[in-house]
Amino acid sequence: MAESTENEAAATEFRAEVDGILLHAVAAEPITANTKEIYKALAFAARRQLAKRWVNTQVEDRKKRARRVYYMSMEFLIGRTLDNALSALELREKAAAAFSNAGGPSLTDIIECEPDAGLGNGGLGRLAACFLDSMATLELPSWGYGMRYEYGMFAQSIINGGQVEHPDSWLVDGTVWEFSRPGTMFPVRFGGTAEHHGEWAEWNAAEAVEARAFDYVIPGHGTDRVSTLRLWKADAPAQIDLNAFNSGDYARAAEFKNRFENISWVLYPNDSTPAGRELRLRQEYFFVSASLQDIIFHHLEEHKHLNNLADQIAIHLNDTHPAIAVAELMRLFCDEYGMLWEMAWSQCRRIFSYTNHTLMPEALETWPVSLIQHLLPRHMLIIYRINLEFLAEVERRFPKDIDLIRSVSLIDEGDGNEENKRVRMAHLCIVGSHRVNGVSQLHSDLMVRTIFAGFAKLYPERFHNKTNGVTPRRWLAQANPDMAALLDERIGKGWRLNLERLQELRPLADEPLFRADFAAAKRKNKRRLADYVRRETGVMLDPDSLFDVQVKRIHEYKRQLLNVLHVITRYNAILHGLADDAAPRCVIFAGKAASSYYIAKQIIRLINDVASTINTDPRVRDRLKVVFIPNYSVSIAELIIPAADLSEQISTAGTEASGTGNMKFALNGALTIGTEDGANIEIRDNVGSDNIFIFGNNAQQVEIMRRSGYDPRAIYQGNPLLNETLNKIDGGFFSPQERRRYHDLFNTLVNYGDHYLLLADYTDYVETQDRVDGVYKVPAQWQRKAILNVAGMGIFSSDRTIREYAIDTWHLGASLKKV
Ligand code: 26Q
Repeated sequence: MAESTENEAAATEFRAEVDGILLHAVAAEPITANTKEIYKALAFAARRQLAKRWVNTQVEDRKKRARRVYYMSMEFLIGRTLDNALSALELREKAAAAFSNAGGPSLTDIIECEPDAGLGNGGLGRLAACFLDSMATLELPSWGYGMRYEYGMFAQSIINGGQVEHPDSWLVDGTVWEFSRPGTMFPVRFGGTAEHHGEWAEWNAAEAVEARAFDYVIPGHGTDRVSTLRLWKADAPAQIDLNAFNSGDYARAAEFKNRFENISWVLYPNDSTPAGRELRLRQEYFFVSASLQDIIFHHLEEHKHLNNLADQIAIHLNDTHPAIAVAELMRLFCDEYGMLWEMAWSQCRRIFSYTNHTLMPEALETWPVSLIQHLLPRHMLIIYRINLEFLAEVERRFPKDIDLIRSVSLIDEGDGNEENKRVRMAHLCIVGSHRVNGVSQLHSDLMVRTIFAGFAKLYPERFHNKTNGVTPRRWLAQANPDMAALLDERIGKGWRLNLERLQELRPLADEPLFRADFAAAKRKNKRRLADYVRRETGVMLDPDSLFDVQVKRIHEYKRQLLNVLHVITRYNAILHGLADDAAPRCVIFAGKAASSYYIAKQIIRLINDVASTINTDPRVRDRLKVVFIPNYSVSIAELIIPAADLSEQISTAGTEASGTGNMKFALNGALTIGTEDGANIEIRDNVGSDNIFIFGNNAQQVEIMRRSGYDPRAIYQGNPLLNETLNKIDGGFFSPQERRRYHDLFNTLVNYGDHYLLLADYTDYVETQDRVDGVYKVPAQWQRKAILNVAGMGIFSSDRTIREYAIDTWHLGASLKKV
């Protein structure tokens, strides 16, 4: 048979399989089924094969008694699953062919039916999802552990220019992708009292809640192996629940259920500014305790005792959110399994490793001693003992170094008042781990020079760098199919599993034909985004203009406001007739603000007010457009990023630990305008300084400026362009109905010290943006640089990151797939 007829036959057979599922599992008639029903049937077809892969992987690992790694994270920002599952199962082409009849929905239509699993805030949660993909692809025996939130990251709409939040009830219609494990349940206890009896302590808890497991199969690419993401849901203890119910007291039964089940209801929509609420601590302990009980249960099945646990498992802590695991594992070892403290402690330190994701002091997680005492009294005793022994060691090695002791203690004594004492969760992680890492070279260096300097003095060998990465399957192959096809044609398909192969593009950057194909793929992505933006916001974007994009959480340190200052400056130049040689631009924003973050919400509102002013000013026409795309999410990122020409990575140097959006953009052929911050520095080193626009003060200069007193007001008064721009904001030019609307925003910059140094970087930023125009106006030059960006991004694959973790941190080098 010729290849094409063979493919057609396969597609027809596959369609018949899906139609069968429609009939038998979805209860829908194949001819009249709607797109959602077809989505469900297609997803079921993939699910069946994933289930088989899951079972095979578990059997293999059990037989080998494999050493395993467990990645603990409060967040997994998975996004959609169908497209990725079809690719991993090598069903994608067949499925596309099976749904190519005129009249019926296309595979793309079907894929777009799926709601995102938005179980995370931003970078940290998405990193965890990329890591799961790489761990499965590299064939590591690996599990993710987290929370099955009933409501994920809130949905955002923009009303009168401002952010409005709506609950994200992603589970209302159920999800095809989870496997409920009714047999896997563990009690998690809270409150009560704890007392020492010599070595051993007794905890009389006040209440218990049940943790129930739900598994999500994470397929590897180019392998039949899979990983498991196990998420916990809180259930009220069945027995007591039933008693209230039986006595007819439904109100009490419901209240009782809520008291327990609220633990897994909702993701805390904060990033980088921890909310010190009791429910959050309950969440952290809940999923950590269930996960550790599960890990121990499986280990005992295979090994019958716990003395070799540290030889058999590694547990990674994704930031401090699961930090209480250190105390909980000690409790399980000592109280539940009668292990001696010294043996337990030495295993603990061999088992745990910890990644820090932020340097900003206000973002470091601490909990009041009184709250831990109240909720987890036994754990407070354990933390005190760990601290006592740790500080004794410090005293032995550095006698009378009071400053050192104070700086590394697990307890922040505050003003000395008992009720102001707090537990520093990062310190608990460092003391309880054998490895600590930052997420970019700069961040790791600053970490040991600033927030953890005391620990670096004590344990210099413990600190390392693991620069973040992103999965090329989702962020290039799936999000950018046209570019992926072009790469396949010119350098083969190997880049999916070995991203360094992108280097082979380098010589093609000088080939006019390749440049034209590359530009055509980019233009198609821009057209696709422009269509979406028109449908969602009514704003018309011209795909031939420069797409200048900043999408990420809205935060002062990320400086979306600096971007706005440039936009207004450019607008002023147009009005003054001084922008005749500027390239037409569309400035695109998206991102969510934490619901309680007033300044961040004001920034969103300002972007929208500036957008409506500029987009309706007839003097501007197509030279400048501004748009805020609502409800940024993983799936919207997959649409926006491939369409970008310019990637805005403009955080104050020293504040963005790494960034991963920066990598996704460059991988998709955008040029970066950015500061010397986080991974931007390593991106520059890999794509070449000529192919990136770096501006502004570096981390060292920022440090000096902040220390020696910096005067933003003087800059405001001395710079006419900036002066005009800020006066327009403050004077109500963009909010004529409410002239003082942005006075607070103005004040943070001009009168309250401009903590993130926007005004210090303003002039260099605006001048650098003018250089961007100059390059964009010479398409061959721009395309060449864009291609060289893609070619240099090989090292930013999360496969590389995970390989480094496996070898250096988890002692799992021997399990890695051989290449
Ligand atoms: C903590 C306690 C209570 C409530 C919320 C939180 C909380 C939640 C999320 C604190 C921080 C976060 C998220 C942090 C985050 O996303 N950090 C980003 O991590 C990325 C992956 O390493 C980096 O690339 C980014 O630079 C970093 O900002």
